[in-house]
Amino acid sequence: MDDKQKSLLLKASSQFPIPPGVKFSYGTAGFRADALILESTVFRAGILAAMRSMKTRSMIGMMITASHNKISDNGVKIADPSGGMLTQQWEPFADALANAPDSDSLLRLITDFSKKENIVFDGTFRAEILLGRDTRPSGESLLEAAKQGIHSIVGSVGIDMGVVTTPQLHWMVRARNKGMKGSELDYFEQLSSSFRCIMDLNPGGSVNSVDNKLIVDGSNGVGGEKIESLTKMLDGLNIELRNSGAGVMDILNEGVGADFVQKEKVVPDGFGSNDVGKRCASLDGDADRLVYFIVPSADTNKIDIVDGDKILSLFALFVKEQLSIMNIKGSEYNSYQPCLGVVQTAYANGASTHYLKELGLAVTLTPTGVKHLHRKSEDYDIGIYFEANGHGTILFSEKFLSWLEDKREELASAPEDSQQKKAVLRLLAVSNLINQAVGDALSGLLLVEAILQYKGWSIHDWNALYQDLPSRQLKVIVKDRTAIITTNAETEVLSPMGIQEAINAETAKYLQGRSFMRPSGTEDVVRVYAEASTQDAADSLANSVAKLVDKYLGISNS
Ligand code: G16
Repeated sequence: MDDKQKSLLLKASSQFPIPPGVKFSYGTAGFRADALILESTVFRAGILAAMRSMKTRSMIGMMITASHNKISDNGVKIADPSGGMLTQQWEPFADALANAPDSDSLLRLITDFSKKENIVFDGTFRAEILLGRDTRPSGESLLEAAKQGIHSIVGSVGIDMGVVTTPQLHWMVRARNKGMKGSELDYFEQLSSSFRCIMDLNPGGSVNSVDNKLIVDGSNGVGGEKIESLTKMLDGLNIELRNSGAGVMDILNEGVGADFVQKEKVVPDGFGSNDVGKRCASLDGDADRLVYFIVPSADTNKIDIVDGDKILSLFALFVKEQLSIMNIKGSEYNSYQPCLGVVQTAYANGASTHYLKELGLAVTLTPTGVKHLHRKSEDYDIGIYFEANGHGTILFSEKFLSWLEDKREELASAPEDSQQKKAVLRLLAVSNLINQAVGDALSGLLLVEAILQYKGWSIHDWNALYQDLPSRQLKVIVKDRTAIITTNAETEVLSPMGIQEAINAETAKYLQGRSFMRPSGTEDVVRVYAEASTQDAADSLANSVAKLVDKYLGISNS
């Protein structure tokens, strides 16, 4: 590194001292904390993004968001050239960078890491970082800090995409690295045209087989604004938007949105007795999660949640059906058997895993965080992953896509009503619709809607695929959540010693009982999950485990 680069880094970093007494960690989905203490972290993440761009010789993404967290939090996620999450191999460097106590140690870290990774700071490569942010008020100044970090590496530029959803930013990075323009308009055009294509292939053609009205809770975040733009380009779907974030009292994620709805299982603000029985969906704060719900009766504020597990089941059923339409016995299609696999986490409702296995599918569990699920899904020709909280997508391998393209050509002259031809065209359209970079509430929503029309199903038919086991999630505040070590896709605790045996003993008291605890990677809490044969039993098991967490790790425990 030459002197010019060194002095640029030293000068810029001295403007962003780290707050005292805080330890930052590149958690489940990037750095996340109270926005007031994040400037230095975002500045340093800008340096990291520029270095990653130099290393990969590709465009990198940087999204300023704290997604489902409260409005006063913020965060930053880095997108790799594929549009997926930053490679986990760089996470330790990200942590070290964020926690370097001063400019000199920061410079030393950068020098050592760049030597190890053969990154040369000679300004000859133009590192490009695509920047986006959600609607949080702190986003603008943090984006400025990100730009300062990027510009402190000679030859690096930040390209500001403004307010976008997290999946849009990931999609744009992927598209641009594939040589496409990758603008927001391109994103909307790709989604709307592939949606139209799937709808046109439906048995009834463009005629809707079920009510096409959907009520969407925008979580008072960026998803609301974007879904309005998307809706203008769609026909065949009638979306009514609530919680758009446009009103002064509309507070991001507060009493609204996918995280609230899925965890609390109560009617979100803006919905009520007039919505009984209707098809409703909730996005989260940065529109990377999607869940559906039904208000079952005007007499209760409880909802029936149709969560990520049910979306996964619907998608798996649909894809499996298309594969079997193509795979007619004795035909040439038998020569290649694409491998379809599904990926879940420990939060997946036991009934969903049972259902998927009954369908004959390979089900794998990974730790929480799309970065884990996404990577595992890449092992399949078609990998479908979803977290119960609504974060997921369908990945198609290059091999499978080129096989589909060949089939499309072969079947070009087949009659329009050829079922094989339709199945091939459907799956190709799905691969264009569903975000290949990351879970995306908007593209997921369009696919759910298209499949419901294809099957002629109401939300009630869909919800009846299987019955969820009653479950409960709780948060426990502890002294130090980094003291927890888990194993086996977070289903067991290794440390603190003794707590797992105590959890096992509690769980054994309940019929169909299952329970686990894990440290959150996005909030300073421990999460507890329990399921059992009745809601009272699930609540009681969750409370018992929460008490154990408090006993072993709680604030009062010394
Ligand atoms: C992020 C991750 C998700 C994860 C969620 C909760 O979602 O992208 O994969 O499930 O955090 O993580 P934790 O339980 O560790 O707090 P989002 O939508 O907040 O970005």
